[in-house]
Amino acid sequence: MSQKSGSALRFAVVGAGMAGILAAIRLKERGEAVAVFEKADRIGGTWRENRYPGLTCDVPAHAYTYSFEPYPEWQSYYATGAEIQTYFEHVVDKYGIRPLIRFGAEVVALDWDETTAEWTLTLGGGESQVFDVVIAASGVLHHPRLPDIAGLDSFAGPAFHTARWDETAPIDAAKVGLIGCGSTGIQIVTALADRVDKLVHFQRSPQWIMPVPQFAYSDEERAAFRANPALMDAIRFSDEYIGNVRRFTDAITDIDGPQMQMIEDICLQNLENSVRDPVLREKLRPTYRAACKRLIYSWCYYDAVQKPTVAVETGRIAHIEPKGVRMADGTFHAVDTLVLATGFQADRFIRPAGVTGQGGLTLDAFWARRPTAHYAVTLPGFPNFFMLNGPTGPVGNFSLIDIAERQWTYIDQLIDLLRRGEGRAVAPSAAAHADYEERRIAAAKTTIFGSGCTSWYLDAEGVPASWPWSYDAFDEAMRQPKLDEYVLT
Ligand code: NA7
Repeated sequence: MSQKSGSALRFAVVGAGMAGILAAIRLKERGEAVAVFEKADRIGGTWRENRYPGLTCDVPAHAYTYSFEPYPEWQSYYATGAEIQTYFEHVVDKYGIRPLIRFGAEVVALDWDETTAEWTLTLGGGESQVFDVVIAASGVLHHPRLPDIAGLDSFAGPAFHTARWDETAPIDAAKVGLIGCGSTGIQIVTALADRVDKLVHFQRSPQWIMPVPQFAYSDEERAAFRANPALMDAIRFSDEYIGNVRRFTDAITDIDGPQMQMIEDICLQNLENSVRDPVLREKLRPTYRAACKRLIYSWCYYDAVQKPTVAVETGRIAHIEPKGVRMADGTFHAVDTLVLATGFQADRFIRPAGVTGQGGLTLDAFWARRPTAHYAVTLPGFPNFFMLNGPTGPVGNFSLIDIAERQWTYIDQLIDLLRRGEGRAVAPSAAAHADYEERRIAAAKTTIFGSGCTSWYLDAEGVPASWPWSYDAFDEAMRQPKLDEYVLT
């Protein structure tokens, strides 16, 4: 296991989701010795974990693909979760990654040895292996957050988080309670409205809905994509997608500017024009600014929510009882099944694995105040440890595959220093990182995410945890690491 390769470096990749697959492909291409550790029994990360009805990626399918592996087979402009899982399975086989992955292998500890400049990786069963470089690709949203609602355990029927979908739970012609209206809850409404007898959607904070087009690709179009991959690039780099990404990041960083005004106007018009009943319209009207929470892209939510099977409940939940949900005003909603679309603990990243860097510094200690990483990829005190989609990276309505690919460009240049033998360990200096964080936090507070709503984008102190500058600034930062910010030992 993990024999020294041509470059003499041994790589461990933690996680076989989108980012881990990318790292494995890139390292394999270079002939590196790479081992991927995946705690589950399948690849796919978030697309493996989430199987709820209505699951759709809110990034156009042809943009949510690796740049080096366009996919003519997408069925429609926005792809379902099941299709995306199929795409990743295809990529893993095509690039010969599967034999590199060890399934059922949960990494529980990573310990840096200063004298040998090696990471010792320990698995749940106690086995350990030694590596030179660790790529942490363990995802962002993979620890479900259950609501702290009294009586939840007393519910007599099935009650489950959306990332733990219970296929056996009564849904068809049943009474279903759905708590939470982030992207997940909204998508579930669109999928269940025609199946249930009654769906009560508990919305603590209604959402702004951005109308987007959805359409199927015909067999002829797929044949054309196969014959001419440039047609797929044309979609990926179209103004409809990449232009929107630019306008969106301009909007979130210039919250009183014209782009944000346009987003607010479109969302507001969508509400006014789509929801006929004035009482329901007011229930669905958010009290915070558009895009403060992750903006929800939907072509069918307002249709679904107006169906007679759907009821929107915006009152305060008092507690759960064995047969349903009791509101603070005494109203009772009897339900057979309770779906918890209450989001994820977005501050966990590679934890609960215990990561210990230089001088016994633990990741928990380093992140005591907030999770952070230098330009979202490296950490002072944790040499040769690289994160894909780590803390402070861009979050928003764009492709995390694209983000990860750009991050890899940056990471690979740092690894090159090790490949060339310029040092055995590389990490950002504490001073450079402190300067980055200070600038980042100051800017983050002025983004739309910090404009006065709650969301998974905020850290424990209410500071947006994201990249606070433009998409182009991120692209620029990822082209080349500033080596004077790094310490080589
Ligand atoms: P989100 O976006 O974090 O949404 C969670 C929802 O659950 C949100 O509406 C919350 O209301 C609601 N919530 C959480 N706790 C409670 C309690 N205790 N009572 C009532 N309502 C509650 O998670 P999603 O899974 O929808 O989406 C996560 C990301 O996945 C998404 O942004 C995409 O990037 C993919 P709140 O707004 O806090 O009032």
